[in-house]
Amino acid sequence: MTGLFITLEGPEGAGKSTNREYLAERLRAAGIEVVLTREPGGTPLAERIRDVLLAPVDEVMNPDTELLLVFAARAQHLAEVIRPALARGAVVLCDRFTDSTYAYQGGGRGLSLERIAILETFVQGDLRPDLTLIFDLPVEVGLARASARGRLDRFELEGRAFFDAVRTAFLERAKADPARYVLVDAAQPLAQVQQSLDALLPRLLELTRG
Ligand code: T5A
Repeated sequence: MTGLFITLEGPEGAGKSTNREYLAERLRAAGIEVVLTREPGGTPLAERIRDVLLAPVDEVMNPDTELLLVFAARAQHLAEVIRPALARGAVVLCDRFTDSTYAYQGGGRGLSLERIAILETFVQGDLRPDLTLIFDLPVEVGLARASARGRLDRFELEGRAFFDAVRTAFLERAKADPARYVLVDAAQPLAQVQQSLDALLPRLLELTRG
């Protein structure tokens, strides 16, 4: 029995966490086991790596250090949470995954996509999400939503060019593989975003039936 691996991606403040909860409720109402998780993080050890990644510090983090920390957390998360859940047939709804690495470390930091792909295969083998929802919205709208929450993390302190590159990278990935990616217009009011998720539900339910 293999489950279904769904990832929610997009820039800061796009509504990934909010809509992850919404989708989980809808799937659970259909009697499906859903595991909600997030990256970086998802296990106690991976959450400690998340703290290191997100905390603003005086020492500039080398981009390779950042990349390796992201994949170190992912290796732990895959071993402890994602693979066991998929093995028992659950739907895993994960807030961010390797598309964020391509967008932030690749697009934002300018690291080589080929090197990211090598680490992706090293850590994940052939495991890739079955479906990825990309919540897309203008950079300024997402940052305004994220800032309204208060203190900014190390990524949220980056400049406009960084976030433009992140958004572009997400959109390019979605365009390159329309079978795996669904683009959601996250700038709409929440009720409308959730209507578009409702429209996706039949497809999700179909996928869970294999
Ligand atoms: N990272 C992560 C990497 O660099 N590489 C990687 O490989 C990975 C996995 C993680 C950071 O790590 C980086 C990327 C990130 O910078 P995070 O906290 O997990 O940080 O991610 P954020 O995107 O910063 O999380 P946010 O909470 O800001 O964004 P969400 O989850 O997209 O948004 P959400 O649901 O919390 O909503 C934000 C606010 O907007 C409101 C919500 O109520 C909330 O107040 N909202 C809306 N308001 C109006 N209209 C809508 N449609 C709304 N939807 C939500």
